Amino acid sequence: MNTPAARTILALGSNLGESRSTLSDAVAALARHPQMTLVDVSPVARTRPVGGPEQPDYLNLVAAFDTTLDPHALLDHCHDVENRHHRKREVRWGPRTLDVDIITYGTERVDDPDLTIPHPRAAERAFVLQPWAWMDPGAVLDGIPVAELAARAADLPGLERFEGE
Ligand code: A4P
Ligand code: MG
Repeated sequence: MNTPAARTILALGSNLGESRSTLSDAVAALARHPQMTLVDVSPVARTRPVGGPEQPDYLNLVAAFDTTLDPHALLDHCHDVENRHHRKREVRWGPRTLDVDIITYGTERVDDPDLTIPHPRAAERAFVLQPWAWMDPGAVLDGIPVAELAARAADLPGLERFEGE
């Protein structure tokens, strides 16, 4: 029997190198897996860094996929794509060429040492919520409209739509 596909929301961020093309390449690389189907991609936001050392602004987007990968296999795939973009893990919340986080996976909850879904910090981060609300104005996270969460997020001031292509 085929595993039914789950709808997953992934959040991508970059603030080193050619961030705009890194994000597009990463979405394409995520979609290239035979068990991943790209459903939608948000506009890109330019965002102020949240946490970590002083560092450049980020570009952030979210993308929706249907996948038959289980959550841990999906995390491995996200890490593969990060590593192909020369991601180095040096400083927590430090600057990075590419970060790929799993925000939601269907309505599943995962609470493992290496994987928490929904992403534990997503509900308070405009750099995830605002692009998600642009992509899908009806989106909800744990029963709360994503647009409402975005409006309340401390990092909303300073977030703007990135128009450069
Ligand atoms: N992990 C657990 N749950 C998840 C999940 N749902 N999705 C584990 C992805 N990974 C998950 O992540 C550390 C470990 O988290 C992974 O190995 C995985 O097993 P990491 O990517 O190596 O490190 P990190 O990203 O520096 O840490 P963390 O805690 O994931 O950071 P966040 O919360 O993702 O924040 N500001 C702006 N404006 N834009 C950004 O994109 N990103 C961060 C990173 C901080 N500030 C930012 C941005
Ligand atoms: Mg991460």
